[in-house]
Amino acid sequence: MADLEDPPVFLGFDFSSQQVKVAAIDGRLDVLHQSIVHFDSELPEFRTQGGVHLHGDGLRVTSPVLMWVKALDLLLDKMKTSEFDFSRVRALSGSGQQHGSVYWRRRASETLSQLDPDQSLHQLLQDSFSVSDSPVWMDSSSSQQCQDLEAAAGGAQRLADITGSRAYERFTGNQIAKLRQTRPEDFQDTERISLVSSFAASLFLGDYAAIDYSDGSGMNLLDISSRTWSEICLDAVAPHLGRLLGAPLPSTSVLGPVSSYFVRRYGFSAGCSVVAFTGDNPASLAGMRLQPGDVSVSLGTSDTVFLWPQQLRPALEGHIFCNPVEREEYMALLCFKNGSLTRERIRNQCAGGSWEVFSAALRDTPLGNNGNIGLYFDTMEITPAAVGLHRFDSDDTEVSSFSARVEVRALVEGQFMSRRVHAERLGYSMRTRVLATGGASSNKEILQR
Ligand code: XUL
Repeated sequence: MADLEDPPVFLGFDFSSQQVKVAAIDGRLDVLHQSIVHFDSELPEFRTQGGVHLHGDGLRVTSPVLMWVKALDLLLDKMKTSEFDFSRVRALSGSGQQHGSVYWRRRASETLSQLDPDQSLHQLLQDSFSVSDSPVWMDSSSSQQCQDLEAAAGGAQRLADITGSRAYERFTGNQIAKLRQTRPEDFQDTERISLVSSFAASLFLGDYAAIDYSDGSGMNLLDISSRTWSEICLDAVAPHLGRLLGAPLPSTSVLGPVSSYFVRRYGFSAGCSVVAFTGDNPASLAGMRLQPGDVSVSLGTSDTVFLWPQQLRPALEGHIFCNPVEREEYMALLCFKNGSLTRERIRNQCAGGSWEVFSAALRDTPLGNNGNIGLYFDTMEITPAAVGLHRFDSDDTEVSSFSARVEVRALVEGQFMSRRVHAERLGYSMRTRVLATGGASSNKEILQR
């Protein structure tokens, strides 16, 4: 039991594509504890690859919602086993992969508010979801719904002016529209729709947590100027959708105390606050303490470039989200789907599965790769919408292969060139401080390339 004199501790959870992670920090931001549950290896019963199920049409990508729930059980059990003192936690918050959606079945809120501390969340919430496989950000199966939404809003640019983005397949509004059309019974059986972030917050709150403005901007549903749901977009997606989503709130909102389930099962203090969760990219902007004008590159399952723009300028490429830190400000984001999974594939094929050999190939080849350039879109890319492998030699002639070392450098240079070109096309200067985060940011050779 914590003493009043003990310095407070804060927990941050991350529900990402491939794992759930927690970090405990103190008031000086020193990390006191970290634990991870990796979906593929620690929850093999869900049979995911990279945390997802890739379906036969090459477009649908989903994750089992109960896998996320079970991962949280396991994560908290790991902390308990390592004698983490939950009673010192003053507040908790977190992030989630953006755009993914969770569909709570009718009466799930009753279940959530009366969780029995003698059972795991996974047991208790077995029947609480009307859709067991949540569409996630890698899904690109909602093209028809995107066209419909852009038409309803008066065109792609008009939709971007309202919501910060033209219609994108992974954006939640289009996924909801598709679910309503293709699975009307499951849709009827849904009493609440959460994003991955607000779903995770709901587990801790024992009640439905609000969607925050910043992650809510990745749905093609939020009017990013008024920070309210856009009636035009809601009406185009589903009747009474506002009720299913609940009112959005600022990302820094304190939602309430942690549910008694966590107090009784893990020993959290009843006074521990749950602060709104947000998307992984907005959380990175906040966590890296980005300043206006800074650019950050996140090297994860997806690579993203995000920044704090000085002007609001929604375009047909890229996204504008509400800023998670300053209520009146915005953030700009570009998302590249072929990030770490493509780097891992080339590492396996050209470097025998070893990051050391991959890094050595980067060290041993010259900057500019003697004019050899490669663009590697293993799956349909988001920025730009393109697929396939394209290699060009120093004469700009398309070639079918490179030597292993040239391939490694072509991949890394191609990826970074593309991040830069697309950011500059939107008018964002890369001649500034560039900060790196995400799993692969610990690789010095990739950062130096
Ligand atoms: C951002 C996006 C990805 C996910 C990955 O728009 O789709 O970066 O947030 O977790």
